[in-house]
Amino acid sequence: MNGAGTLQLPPQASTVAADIDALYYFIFWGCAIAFILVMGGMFFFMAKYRRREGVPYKPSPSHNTPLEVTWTVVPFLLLMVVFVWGFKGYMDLHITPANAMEYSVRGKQWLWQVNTPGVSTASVNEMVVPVNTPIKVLLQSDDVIHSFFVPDFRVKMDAYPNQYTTMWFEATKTGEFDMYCTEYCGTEHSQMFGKVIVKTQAEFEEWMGQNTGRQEDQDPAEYGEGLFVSKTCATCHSIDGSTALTGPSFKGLWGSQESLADGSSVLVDENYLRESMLEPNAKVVAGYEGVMPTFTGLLTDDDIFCLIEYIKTLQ
Ligand code: HEC
Ligand SMILES: [Cu+2]
Repeated sequence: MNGAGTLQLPPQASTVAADIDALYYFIFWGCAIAFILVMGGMFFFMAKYRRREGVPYKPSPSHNTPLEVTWTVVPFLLLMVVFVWGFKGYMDLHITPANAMEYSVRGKQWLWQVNTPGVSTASVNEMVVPVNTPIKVLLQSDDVIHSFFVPDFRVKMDAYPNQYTTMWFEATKTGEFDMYCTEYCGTEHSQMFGKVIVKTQAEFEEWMGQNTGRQEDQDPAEYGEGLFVSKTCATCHSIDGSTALTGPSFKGLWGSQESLADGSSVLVDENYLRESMLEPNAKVVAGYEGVMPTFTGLLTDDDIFCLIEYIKTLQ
């Protein structure tokens, strides 16, 4: 099996995927064969024993022991196969190998915050992992129930507020794999997705080394433009003045007088922008709901500076 996707299932990219798919197809084809036997038998007997003119009908036998034993024992054995196979698969999915790298993933309306071991700031909607290495994921939620799902790995686990859950996987292929929130969690639930990026061990180590933020000579506004997308600001804020998204547009924001929900107004300067990212509910913009998540722990001081420099360019 090469692990390519099929009509029904996406590609297999983790150690557990092939076994889960094999059980799935066993059940699927078992059901298909049973369906054909039952329906085919029904139509065949309907035709064969249909009521005919002048033929008296026979009373049906009340009992047929060999037949009854067969239709009990055969399904029982088939279900036991499914049970034992499924239970083994369940154990494989739920017992994390002791040497796993531990990532922390936090769901919040509406993004995934991922902490990589050894990296100080979290990334948003992006999880970078090495290939052929067991990865433990410690899940939690800041608000409602979310569910972390990577279809190509065949793993899924709910993230709850006030309680940790865990899951694990070991990717067997390099590349980018979709990860989703698969529990309806509010208006932007459908935007709550990202990528698991699987790198070779060498690429992963290189990435760890680089993941220290902006290079010395890189322009802050230009770096901020990248953050605007990678830290998901773009899902709620436009830069062209359009107001169709959840949050206000950044066009013309810098230097303006912003009206707040409490009726007061404030000059948009560096400190206001910084506060808006770290404590979004401290000053809520008039006409908007205070649904922006805090970016405390997600942005370094330099990241905040670069985002501010970027917002300044959007006049
Ligand atoms: C889930 C949607 C969402 C995301 C993601 C989001 N914001 Fe917001 N943001 C809002 C909403 C809604 C408001 C208006 C309510 C308020 O002031 O809290 C807002 C307000 C702001 C304001 C004040 C704007 C004004 O007109 O005065 C700034 C600045 C801001 N966000 C920056 C950011 C940055 C930078 C990011 C990315 C790091 C970001 N936001 C990500 C929803 C979001
Ligand atoms: Cu969600």
